[in-house]
Amino acid sequence: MLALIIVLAVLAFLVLVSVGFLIGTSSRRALRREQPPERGFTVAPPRPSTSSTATIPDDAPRDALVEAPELEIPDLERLLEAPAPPVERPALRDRLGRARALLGGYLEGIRGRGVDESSFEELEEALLLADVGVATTTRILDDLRERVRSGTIDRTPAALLAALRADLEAVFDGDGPELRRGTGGGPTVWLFVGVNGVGKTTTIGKLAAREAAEGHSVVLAAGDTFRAAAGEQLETWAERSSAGIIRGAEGADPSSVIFDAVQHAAARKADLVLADTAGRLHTKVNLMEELRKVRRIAERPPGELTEVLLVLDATTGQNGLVQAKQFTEAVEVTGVVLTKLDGTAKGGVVLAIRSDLGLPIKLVGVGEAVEDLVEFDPKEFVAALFE
Ligand SMILES: Nc1nc2c(ncn2[C@@H]2O[C@H](COP(=O)(O)OP(=O)(O)O)[C@@H](O)[C@H]2O)c(=O)[nH]1
Ligand SMILES: [Mg+2]
Repeated sequence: MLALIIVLAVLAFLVLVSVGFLIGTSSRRALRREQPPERGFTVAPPRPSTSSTATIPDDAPRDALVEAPELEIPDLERLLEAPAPPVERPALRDRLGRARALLGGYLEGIRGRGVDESSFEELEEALLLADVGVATTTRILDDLRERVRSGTIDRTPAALLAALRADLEAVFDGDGPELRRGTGGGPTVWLFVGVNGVGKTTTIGKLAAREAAEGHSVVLAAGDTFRAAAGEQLETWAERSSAGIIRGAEGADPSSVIFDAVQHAAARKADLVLADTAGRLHTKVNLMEELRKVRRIAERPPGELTEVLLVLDATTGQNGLVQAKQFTEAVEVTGVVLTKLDGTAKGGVVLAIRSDLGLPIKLVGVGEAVEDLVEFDPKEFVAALFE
């Protein structure tokens, strides 16, 4: 009997030990799965509920908003240590593609003859073909005609073209491409707006890579919660540039995603939040309301909203301007990013945008790759149109 009890006790002991061993191994395996990858970044998974899905009422007290929510976030300290890959800054002139020497070609006929009314007609045709737009073209040519008549410009093609070039440069009125940064110690926020498909997410991705390569710590806010694919697209860019990313669930309130991203950036002392937004036009009224709210939330401390960038697609030419005006009415836009300039011969639209909207062009997109983002330099741009 005693022997039987001993045998049973030994068996029970063995069973307990092996069960314990199995549990230990599987939980170690599970733990290993949860370890972040060895690369220098991690990506926060979309959070199904918590604060990103919660709607932040406009009149919410500051205190309620500033209370940092529990975030599943990448480890920015580690991120900062991970060297971001270098990103080349190409010269605008070399990347203009078909828009390069646009006017130079059209204006050949003017050189080598005297200046008369037909010179102005040719100039007009050249500017309109380049998509400079009727208003800007008329304004510039009326001014040139007057100056030729009054003798301030010599009646030579060289003098006329030099004056035209100066007038085109003057459209930009000393704009600089620098994107402003905050001075208050909190993270700088740059918000991107514009219709669907113009290149907002791509521009944010390129810019994140560039900023990270230059030593800034970047957090991306996936504020386009309308389509799940938009968040995934941004995540891919975040991985490439070692940036952090905050996503919300599909359909989440974009302002709460941006709020979370700013909180996260502030807690980690990150320099910059790049905030993406949805661009659907069919719900125009709601979208514009939503954008106003996003802007209000992005403005709140500890974040410092210093740029609201309207992204426009150069290939839509003058049509893009109508949409652009709706955005500028809804949110106070501070500058323009003109994408897909590589895909159009109508580079003159840059001039139309600048003079019609009265907004500085900050950046130009000249392709889909990470290095295809160029700072806009008016002098270089105008020179490239002629040469
Ligand atoms: N050729 C070219 N394609 C671009 C440029 N910028 C963006 N794209 C492409 O335009 C498409 C829409 O871009 P996306 O960033 O998703 O637009 P969003 O809807 O405004 O976020 C994508 O296929 C991009 O690769 C650019 O400067 N040049
Ligand atoms: Mg997008």
